[in-house]
Amino acid sequence: MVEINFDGIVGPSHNYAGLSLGNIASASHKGDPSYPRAAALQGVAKMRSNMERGLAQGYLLPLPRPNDGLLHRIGANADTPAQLRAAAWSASSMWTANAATVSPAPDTADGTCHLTPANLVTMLHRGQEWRDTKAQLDIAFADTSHFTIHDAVPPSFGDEGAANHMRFCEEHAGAGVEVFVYGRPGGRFPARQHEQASRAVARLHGLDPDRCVFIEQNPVAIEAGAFHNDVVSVANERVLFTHEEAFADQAGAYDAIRAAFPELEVVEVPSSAVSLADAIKTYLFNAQLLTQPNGSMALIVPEECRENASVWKWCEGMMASNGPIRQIIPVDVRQSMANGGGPACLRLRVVADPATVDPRFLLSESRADQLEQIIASYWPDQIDPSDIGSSSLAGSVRTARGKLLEMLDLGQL
Ligand code: SUG
Repeated sequence: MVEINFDGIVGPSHNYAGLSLGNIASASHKGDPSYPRAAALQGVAKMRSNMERGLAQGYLLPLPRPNDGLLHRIGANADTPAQLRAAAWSASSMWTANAATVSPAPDTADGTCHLTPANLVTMLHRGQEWRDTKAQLDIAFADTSHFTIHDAVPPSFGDEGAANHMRFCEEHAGAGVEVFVYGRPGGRFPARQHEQASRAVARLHGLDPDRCVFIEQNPVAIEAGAFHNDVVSVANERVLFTHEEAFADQAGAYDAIRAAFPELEVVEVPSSAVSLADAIKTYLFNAQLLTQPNGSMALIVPEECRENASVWKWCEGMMASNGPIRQIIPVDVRQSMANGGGPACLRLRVVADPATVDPRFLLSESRADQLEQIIASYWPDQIDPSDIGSSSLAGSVRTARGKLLEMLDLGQL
């Protein structure tokens, strides 16, 4: 069993409609032209470079857009505000950290890997995702001797999936301690993860209550734009890489994790070195913290980190030190970043034997070539906000996705 990262292929309707309240990048890029082809190629390049490091890599596919069913259910007509109609065009399923919460087999009572798609109920454009996401999970992880797939937990308990979940372990294939981070409602921005959703997922997955920890996210971080915990913390094996202001009670959070997982090693970035605002602007923590085949840990960060003096200074200091994170590798995912999605948002981690996963969802060199060819041929070069709603764009978006499904022999989706 290894960790497989399933990245979301950026959909052909990728656009900037400013749909996510509390997501500063999404709000500040509202109305900008988007470049779906470049966005999707950036995503494939990230997957390819992780694969070339010897890491197992998979992907999930864009969902059907525009979603006529959603437009119908909101009674959309010519007078309906553009922002509401734009929800049906969102390519937001690219951020597969929000696709599901995953508990690997060593953690669960029945010894299968459990996946619960996230209901994403807080945002209209995201709440339309989970049934179509589940349809993909049902195919990719169809082998019921290894995987159990649940329905999303019911509203009104908002669930945002793996973006608010961390797993600590000595090695991925061993038993883990799972940490769920929730937000307390009542602030300026929505707290998207409800504590009761996290607790429901832990119960559904058959986790040992002694190996689960529930932690409150710092309301100050949510207020500053950390709409998911993975904007301010990331975990891998025994390491927690986190900002000093990530949790409501920082010391209490470390104590609670340590009580369940004494081997915990915390790499904390103090606010005096990197402010919360810079952490959120650069997405330093929305990084992939990966154990490479030689056993050393690498942090895959957005290029934006290298362009920020205080963030990069801290990164250089860390690399020069003797800490557990040995390497920092910047990647260009700027099209996704402009909507508030960094390298970690773009992937769902699943610990499994790749041989038990449907190969149509696994990346290889030749598959990466094929993806690039389809994207280069069919993804729109540019979408302007005024294009949203046009029937010619709808046609191009549907054709593009159809060509991808055809190439992958996944026409049933
Ligand atoms: O849900 N952006 C996504 C970004 C999700 C990032 N995921 C993680 N942190 N794991 C969101 O806010 C923007 C859509 C728009 O504005 O058009 C958007 O949905």
